[in-house]
Amino acid sequence: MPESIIIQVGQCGNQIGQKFWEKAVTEHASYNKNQIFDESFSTFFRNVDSRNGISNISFEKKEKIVELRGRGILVDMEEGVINQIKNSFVGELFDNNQIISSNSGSGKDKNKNNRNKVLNFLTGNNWAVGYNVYGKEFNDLIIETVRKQTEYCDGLQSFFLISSLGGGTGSGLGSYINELLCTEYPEVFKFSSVIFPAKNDDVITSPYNSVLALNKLINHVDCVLPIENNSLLDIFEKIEKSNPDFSQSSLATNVEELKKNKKLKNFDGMNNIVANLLNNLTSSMRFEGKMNVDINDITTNLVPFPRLKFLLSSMTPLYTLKDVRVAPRSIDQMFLDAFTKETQLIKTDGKSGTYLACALIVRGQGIALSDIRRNIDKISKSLKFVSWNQESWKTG
Ligand SMILES: Nc1nc2c(ncn2[C@@H]2O[C@H](COP(=O)(O)OP(=O)(O)OP(=O)(O)O)[C@@H](O)[C@H]2O)c(=O)[nH]1
Ligand SMILES: [Mg+2]
Repeated sequence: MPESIIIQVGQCGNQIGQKFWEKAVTEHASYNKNQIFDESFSTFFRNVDSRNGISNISFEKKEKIVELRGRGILVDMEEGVINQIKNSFVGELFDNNQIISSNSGSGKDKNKNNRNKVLNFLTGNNWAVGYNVYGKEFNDLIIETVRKQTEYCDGLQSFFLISSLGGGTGSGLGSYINELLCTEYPEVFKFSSVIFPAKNDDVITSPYNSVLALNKLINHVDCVLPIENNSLLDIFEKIEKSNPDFSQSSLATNVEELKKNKKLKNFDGMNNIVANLLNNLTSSMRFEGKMNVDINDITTNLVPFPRLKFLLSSMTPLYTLKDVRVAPRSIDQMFLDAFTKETQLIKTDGKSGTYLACALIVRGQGIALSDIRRNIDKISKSLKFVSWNQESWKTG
């Protein structure tokens, strides 16, 4: 299976990352009852036997899982969220050498630690600090940390960066990392999942940070998956209203704290939606299947020109069926739903625009090829495609 390294940067990137890892581990565990380290695990995980000093047990040996490590790198200049991940049930997936925070590399240098604290206090939410100050300061450590993770891979296919655009670290340092990866690993595919700020965002500089980061994204990554906090908030509130069980069942980490902090509660529910999307999007990289499409296939088919790389994504149902009880949806209705604004993760009207191409990824049992064909024929009539690409559907 192709291997992928997830790089999560800043508060938002790490909080979404945490949800992604929780879902991925849970999903693999539910399929892999005999605890053998198999091929599907190897996309995002490696098997380590630290007792015998073996840092990488190949899936070909079909050995039991000893200690799992995620192919992930956690980057944030504040330590709160990283500590929260370390204390969560996915915390053991990450060794200290997979974490880059303000104290990394500064050793016992007290002055530097104090300086970092002051810098954080004065200059949070500032793209330029993330890019220019932290980027330069952590340049070598980032290169070294990424190199170590790439050396554990047999066939590294992609880097997968997750961050917000509105803050300073994820946006600015994330831009710096993407640029660095572009120079150091030109042949490895770079995918970036970014969160756009909501209308009423409390970060006053978020529009500036977003514009600066977008410019870098256009130049340095192969494909971007933009997600808007406004869309996430609307979807979350809709699900919560129709299913009061939702927040209890899917959040569940620290209910008391969540109740105290409504916003954090929303972030958790919102991040859950993004994690589901990423989990589904990467499922065909992880599991065997005759009709699988991986991230490279998607980009080859959906990005006709290097600068037109922003995907409009949509997901239905919007939550895993395990989270809540939902009325069974007919297959055709699900296809129709996927082309409505309510299920889109960015607020735009696709129907009034022109499609360059469209990919449908169907997951689960009970859907036949004929169902997909029938629905594509139906849906095609309501969408406008560019003249030179009328038959532009990719299905998997
Ligand atoms: N969906 C979602 N959005 C978040 C989350 N955390 C922060 N945001 C949004 O991200 C933006 C702020 O970015 P952060 O990720 O907090 O900032 P940062 O990358 O840590 O950078 P600093 O400004 O240096 O702290 C705002 O638009 C927030 O609304 C989260 O967990 N989920
Ligand atoms: Mg932060």
